[in-house]
Amino acid sequence: MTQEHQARSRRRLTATVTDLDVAVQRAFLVGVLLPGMTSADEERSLDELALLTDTAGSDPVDQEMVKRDGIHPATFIGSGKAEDLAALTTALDIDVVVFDHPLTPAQQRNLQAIFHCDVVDREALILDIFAQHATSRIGALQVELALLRYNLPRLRGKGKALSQQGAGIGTRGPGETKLETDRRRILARISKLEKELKEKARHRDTQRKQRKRNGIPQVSIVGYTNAGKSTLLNALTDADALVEDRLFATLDPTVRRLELPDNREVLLSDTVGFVRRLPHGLVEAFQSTLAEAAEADLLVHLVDGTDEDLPGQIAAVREVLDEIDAEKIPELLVINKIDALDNQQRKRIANLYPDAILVSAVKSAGFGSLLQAVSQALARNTVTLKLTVPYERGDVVAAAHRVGEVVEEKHDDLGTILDVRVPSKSVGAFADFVTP
Ligand SMILES: Nc1nc2c(ncn2[C@@H]2O[C@H](COP(=O)(O)OP(=O)(O)OP(=O)(O)O)[C@@H](O)[C@H]2O)c(=O)[nH]1
Ligand SMILES: [Mg+2]
Repeated sequence: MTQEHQARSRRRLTATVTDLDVAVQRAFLVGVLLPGMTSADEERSLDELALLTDTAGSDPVDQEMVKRDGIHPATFIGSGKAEDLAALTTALDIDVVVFDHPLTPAQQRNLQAIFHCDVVDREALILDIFAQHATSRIGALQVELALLRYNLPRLRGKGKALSQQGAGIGTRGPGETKLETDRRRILARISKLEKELKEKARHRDTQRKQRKRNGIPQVSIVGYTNAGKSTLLNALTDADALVEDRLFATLDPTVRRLELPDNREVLLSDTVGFVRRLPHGLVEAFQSTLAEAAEADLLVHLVDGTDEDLPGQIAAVREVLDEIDAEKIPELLVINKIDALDNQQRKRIANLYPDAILVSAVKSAGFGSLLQAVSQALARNTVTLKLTVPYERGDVVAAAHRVGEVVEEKHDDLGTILDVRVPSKSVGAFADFVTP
């Protein structure tokens, strides 16, 4: 029994002990191997789906990888195969079948009719986890929006259940009317949420611009869910970001000041974690949260070194970075959890990623190299300025020390003369004092 399985059965046990009335939902997972996909990738993705199912509070009882030559438009896997599986899920007393691939609303409905139980896809599962974890107002709004957008095209099935009436050609009646009202209500709610989120995003934008004007470089920790991003932020800055051994513990970014070895200050933030096939709808709904990463000067891409598939984990994160237009931001690859690796594993990783920095966030190991690499990476975008600052502008001298590295400081009758290396983007802040 692996540690993970032990933890899982422990949790299952707790659930039965503390919550006798609520039986844990039994889930059956379906992966589909289509031409052009590698079976190793799909197996890993399916294992991850099991973890996600567990995080959502259901029990992944069993799983099957189905090999197909193409997608069946009505049932994704073909009705014959679906019926075979349905016999199995009935025997296993399954409450919900989870597909690793996105299902259209029609496929979902048709499969539900065959399985006689709930059928969901990866996106619905992740949305469910997000819904359980959203604590802040903005997080809750983002999740609600994503849920409504996901559910809107699926309303027909739900409406049918509500009105107990067939919803198809020739069946228009009270059910459809109710459906129309539901649809309109949901659309109205969606546009209200979009408006409120836009408002909040504007507020955050203003805050971010303010920080930018102050010229303080922004460093954002990004990475796979559970890689240790919040642990690293806490260890480096005394923040109290929530750390948990579960997926998607963080939905809201935390931002903290951090002083680098060269005495320069940066703002360090962590953010929502990524997974393979993070649904596009969620990325869109979480734009406001992800903006923290999209506008950083430097990304610390944190990788869980204990993951057996490091390249897959890294690729999944880069895919999301692409989607939020952050692919051009300089990235520092940092491998975490090296305390849990033996020497041989560490060597293998160091060979595979020679430029990566190896750290342990829980043991605060490797932080010296990490901070130095952050300084160096930021210094690559710096320029050296000669400034003459009148004595009454002590604030400017202080700002030069805070955002830049003061190489030389002299005093004459005009004021303080500084040679300072500053990030290129904060040159503007000192423009009035540059010595021609
Ligand atoms: N062994 C070991 N475990 C670590 C290390 N860093 C973090 N962890 C553990 O990994 C788990 C996840 O840590 P978090 O900091 O919550 O990870 P995260 O990347 O913020 O995760 P999400 O917010 O869920 O995306 C926790 O159980 C941590 O204790 C490390 O350096 N070594
Ligand atoms: Mg976190």
